[in-house]
Order: sequence, then C-alpha cells, then structure tokens
Amino acid sequence: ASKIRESILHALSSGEDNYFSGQELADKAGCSRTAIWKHIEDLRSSGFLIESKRKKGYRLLGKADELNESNLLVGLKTSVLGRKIHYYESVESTQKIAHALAQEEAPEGTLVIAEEQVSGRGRMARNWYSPKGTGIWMSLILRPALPPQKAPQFTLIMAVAVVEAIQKVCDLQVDIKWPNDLLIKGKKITGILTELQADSEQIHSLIIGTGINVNQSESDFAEDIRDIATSLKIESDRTFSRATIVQEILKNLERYYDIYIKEGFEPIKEIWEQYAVTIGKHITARTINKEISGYAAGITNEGVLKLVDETGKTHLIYSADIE
Ligand code: BT5
Repeated sequence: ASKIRESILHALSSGEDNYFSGQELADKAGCSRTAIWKHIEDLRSSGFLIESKRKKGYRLLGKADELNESNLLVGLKTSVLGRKIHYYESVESTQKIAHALAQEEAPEGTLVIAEEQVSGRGRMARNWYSPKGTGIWMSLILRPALPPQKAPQFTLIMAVAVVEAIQKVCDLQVDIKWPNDLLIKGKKITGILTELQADSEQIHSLIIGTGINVNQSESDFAEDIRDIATSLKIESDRTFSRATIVQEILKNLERYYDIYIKEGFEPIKEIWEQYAVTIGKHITARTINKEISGYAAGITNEGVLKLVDETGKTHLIYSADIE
C-alpha cells in the first residue's frame, strides 16, 4: 500500500503544474482506479493538498508541514538515513522509543520523530522543551562498527550536518559550542544528545537525538529559557518547512558519515573547527565533579576538548558545560 502512495506522490510531484488522471496514476502504480482514489483520500487526510478537477485529474498543491512519513520521504535524497521512519503525534521522548527500537534490531538509519515530546530530555536528565508542531524532535539510530569511545564524535558530526542544513535552507549562520549546543547570536537553537548501547568493545547502536527550535515565537518559550533560547523564525522572521530541514540534515549526515567511515574523523574535525566558537577562548568547563578554567586549545581526534590551565597543564574534557 505504501508503494502505491509513493508512486502517486512521485508522479504528482514530478509534473510541476500538470494534472494526472486517475487512470494514468493507476497505470503508473499498477493498481485500480478505485485504489488510487482511496489513496488520494488517505494522502489528503495526512496533510497533502491535492486538487481534483473534472476531466483533468489530480494535481498536488502542496503539503502541510507535518513530519509524517510521506512528507519526509518525498524528496529525501539519502539511501540509508531516514529510510525507515517512526512518526508520532506525541511521545514522552523520541530517545526512549529509539532505544527500544534499537534493541529490537531496527535497521541503521531508522528515524524516530514526533510533533511533541512531553518529557524530552537533555544531558544529565535535564529537561528539553519540545512544544507541539513548532520544532524538530528526532532520534536517529546508527550502527557503526566502532568502539564506544568514538561515540562523542557523532555529536560533532551531527552538529556539522545541522549547521550546514540551517545555512542552506534558512540562510542563517549557526555557531557550535562544544560539545552539543548550536547557537545563533549566542542563543541556543539546537541541542544534541548522543546515547549508546554498547559493550566494552563495540557499539551496538548509537541513538543521536536532535532538538531544533524552528517556528516558535518568543512567547512559545517557557520563561526559564526565554533569554537563552531562540528559533529559526525569531532569527529570520520567516516560517520554515520542518520536513525540508530534516531532509537536508539527513542528506548532510549521510555524506559525512560516509567520509567518516572511509577517512576517519580528521576531515570532519576540520570543518567542525570552522563553526566552533568555543575554541581559542578562555573558558570555564564544569564537569560532574569539578570546574576547570583555561584556554580551549582545540579538540582531539576523538572529539575531546583540550583545555590548558594557567600552569600550562593540558586537561582532556570528555563532557562538560562551558562558560
Ligand atoms: C541538550 O542537552 O541540549 C540535548 C537536547 C536533546 C533534545 C533531543 S529532542 C529529540 C531527542 N529526544 C529527547 O528526549 N532528547 C533529544 P543539554 O546540553 O543538557 O541542555 C539542556 C538545557 O537546554 C536545559 O537545561 C535548558 O536550559 C535548555 N533548553 C531546554 N529546552 C530548550 C529548547 N527547546 N531550546 C533551547 N534550549 C533549551
């Protein structure tokens, strides 16, 4: 059934402004006209605006900005990432669902995405606000054959993929704050949370959670983050198609993931450093058990932050909040 749906959408979105008769669509999809009619109704109820005109046929006028499977698959230019999609109206956390799916052998590239999260989470059990229909709340499952120490690199790879997607789709400049924040003019636009299922030798699955504020207005933000958070809409005064942004991220990530597997972290690290604002500055890193101030000299090939304190000693920081 989803094959027919895809065939219809493919035809309708290929023809620019053309109409397609029920018979033409049926021939393409290899089904009956009645089946086409039913699927058109289905597509309409999942947000596609499809016009039907007597004697002419069907024409695609557009789609509502829902992040459902059809909207994400039409125009998706990847071969693995996002090819399997689990879409929800409302969830506790997409991370939680992705963890369960990963355990059930979900294939690499499986994407869990929701309109709303009622208990979205950040690092160390912090809260991640995920109001309905305004942002991108998604978790992606990857299965690289790598030792668990490599997991933090994926936060950085995803960061680069998101920065470049926002640049391309929204024409906005985004900075990376190590390890997992993306900022526009100092305010948080995106948070990334990479979790893993692994044994001591090997990663079984990586679950990369990404939260992006897209179409929120200032009043949509809870008071405690209003001063530190922003959205793409606030920064540009435009409303964006979330599906287009997701597609661009997946495309970028697939490309960088390929490069990473073939050539290692080095080439990505170079690109990451161009966007990073943390590096080359005097900062304070707060880890779970201590606070260290010093000069952020760069990141290692592992993605670990190198901090040089006033005595000249270099500290390797694996995870921290930076100020
Ligand atoms: C993060 O944690 O930045 C990682 C956020 C990951 C969220 C995604 S959404 C899809 C997936 N499913 C989940 O449940 N999570 C992932 P951290 O660095 O710990 O930052 C958390 C802090 O960011 C909070 O304590 C707030 O100060 C702030 N914050 C919360 N919600 C925000 C939002 N919508 N926009 C900007 N800042 C926010």
